[in-house]
Amino acid sequence: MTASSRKIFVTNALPYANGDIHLGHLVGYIQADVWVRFQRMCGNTVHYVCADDTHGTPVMLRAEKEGMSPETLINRVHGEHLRDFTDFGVAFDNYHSTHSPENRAYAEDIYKKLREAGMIETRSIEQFYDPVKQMFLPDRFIKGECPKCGAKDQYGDSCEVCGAAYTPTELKNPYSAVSGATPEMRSSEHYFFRLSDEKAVAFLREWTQATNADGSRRMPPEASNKMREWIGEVGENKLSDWDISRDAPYFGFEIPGAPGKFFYVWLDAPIGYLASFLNYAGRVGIDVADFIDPEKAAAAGTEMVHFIGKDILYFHALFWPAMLKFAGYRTPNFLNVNGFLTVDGAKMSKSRGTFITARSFLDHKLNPEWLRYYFAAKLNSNIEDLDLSLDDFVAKVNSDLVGKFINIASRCAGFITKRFEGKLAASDAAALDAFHAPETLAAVSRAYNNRDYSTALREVMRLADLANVYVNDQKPWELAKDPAQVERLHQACSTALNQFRALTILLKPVLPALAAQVEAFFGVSPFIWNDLDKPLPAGHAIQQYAHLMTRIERKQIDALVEANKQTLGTVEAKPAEAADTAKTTAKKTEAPAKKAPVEEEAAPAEISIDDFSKVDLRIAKIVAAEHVEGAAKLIKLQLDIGEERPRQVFAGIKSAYDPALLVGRLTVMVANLAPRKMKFGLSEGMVLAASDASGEVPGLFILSPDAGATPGMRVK
Ligand code: B3M
Ligand code: ZN
Repeated sequence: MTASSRKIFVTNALPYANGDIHLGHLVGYIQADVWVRFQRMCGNTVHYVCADDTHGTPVMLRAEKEGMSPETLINRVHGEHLRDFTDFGVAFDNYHSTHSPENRAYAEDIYKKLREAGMIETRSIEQFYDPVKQMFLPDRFIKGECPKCGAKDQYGDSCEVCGAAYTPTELKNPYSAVSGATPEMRSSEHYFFRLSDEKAVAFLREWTQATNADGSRRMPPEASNKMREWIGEVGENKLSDWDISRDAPYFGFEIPGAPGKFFYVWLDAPIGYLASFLNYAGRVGIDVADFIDPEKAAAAGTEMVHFIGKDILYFHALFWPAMLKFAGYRTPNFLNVNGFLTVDGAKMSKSRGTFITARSFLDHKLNPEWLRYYFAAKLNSNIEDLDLSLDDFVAKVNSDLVGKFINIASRCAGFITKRFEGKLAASDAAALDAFHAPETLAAVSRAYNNRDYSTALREVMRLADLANVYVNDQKPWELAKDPAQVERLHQACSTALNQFRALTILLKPVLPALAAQVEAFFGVSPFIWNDLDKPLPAGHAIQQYAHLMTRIERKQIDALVEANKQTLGTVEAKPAEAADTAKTTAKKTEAPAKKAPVEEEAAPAEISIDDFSKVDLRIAKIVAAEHVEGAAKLIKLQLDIGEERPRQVFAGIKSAYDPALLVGRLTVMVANLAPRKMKFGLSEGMVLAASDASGEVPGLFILSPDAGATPGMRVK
């Protein structure tokens, strides 16, 4: 470690303790882990921590439903989450919990200091109360009829049928999603963090736009711009005070001196970063003050870096720095913000099987490093959504990792062990030049450091192409047949293995498990970035080559998707409060172009039962239907198939049906048709209708199930 090496405290957003880790979560975790590994390979010191976010109403109610205490639930989930991360190579130094003594101590300290700084105030507010369950209801636990369009069963903050946003008090015929009771308005005293205070606004206006002392950015430019919009210009005051308390019953920390009042989950969640760090620091003997106290941190030159998703930028770029600042703690140096994950161009969907859990991916014997590679190959430093295209995933992993990279070693290693007692010859220096060229290494290094992994990996694959050209030119398999070429064979295979070694070092932040196997094969200590300075010399002994990575087969992916398909029961809370869903809800959906329909009306060819079972047919309830302006044939339908929100489908049935008469009917829809972007909006499925091909019987006929069928039932 050099004197100038960095000392960085890195965190990932804390997953909620009431849901499984899925591929959408993994984007941000893999992104952070790659960065941490890269920094360490360069000799920097990194403390990388995370924790479960355990508090709040959803956790409390879920535990109750499962008939256990919240503590039992969060302990179980903690074990599951940690195992998922570990198995995907996300190697935190510590995985803690916000329900911990360290977190309570920090939350109380920060609160006390904010109070002393005059930043806390109490105010009475009116809120819906469930008289049966005897609790105040968060907005997302209140349902009712949309005040704009009248759609039933809408959540307390926005209508999923017409898109209107409102407050829960505007809902017609509101009811509690917890007990079904009609809620009452009651008032209660709440604690607020005075974000609208001039001091806080002035601080945030500066903090979100300025750079760190060393000139580095605090967040991506898009994030700074967003903050400028949210904060408003000087003179405008767009920030409101932040309600940081919740009334009992609540699973969380009681506010000191305020019996029956608890810290809102989002108050103590980011404090969990500090708590996890403290818990770890105590074990390994680090002085936390060097990372948390503003003066000491400045003197020690330590950095604090958070990796978060774009849906929680508000909390991390406004509330969090303001809390830290006015409580006398150090503020973050950098917020890295990732976008949402889409699968095949659409938001992850439970019914389509693309809401894939981390565990099921592993259970299907898919190699986690395939996913790490694919995500890394698509990640850059912008706040962009990332699409996991399943065909592209298979193609890219097979062609880049197996075809280009592993193939170099698998074609050359055997000759060294069989013909040269496992010892390398001196390499052909000219053929290694590109792999050790300072400009190339600096470019890859810069790209990793800037979290522009797609650029880094493009460069690495360019080198892999050069290595393949070299092997194809040398043709070791032909040299091996000619006794006069034995030296050339030895040199060519040694050179190719050194090329392979350089590629492995460059890929190690992304593929740590594979790199460890390669280190064992070469019989060397763990690769560091400086190992790129020179190749392995003549006489270096290698081990027997064992196959390093297999190809993916599309049918493995199909089985994974099939296994993740599920019919949803009714949900109590809009899962956004359990925010794992918010993370995966893509704002923009790019559907793959649809193939042209087949013209002729001949009966389609025979299919197998397996082919048929690929079609996910569901009983759907038409909850809304309307004409589409400018569309001669279409009716826009909202179809309830038991999912969190109805599906929007454009059906070409206008000639035969009056929308008003469709509402309330049950019919059958294809639920796993890839969503299509149409001129009028996104169509997320298809309803089935009969028609006479000859035209003799006019009209269109949609299907109806017999009485007793309910929305979401599978038709097979
Ligand atoms: N528990 C999960 C999320 O919204 C939330 C993050 C907390 S980070 C301090 O992604
Ligand atoms: Zn509405």
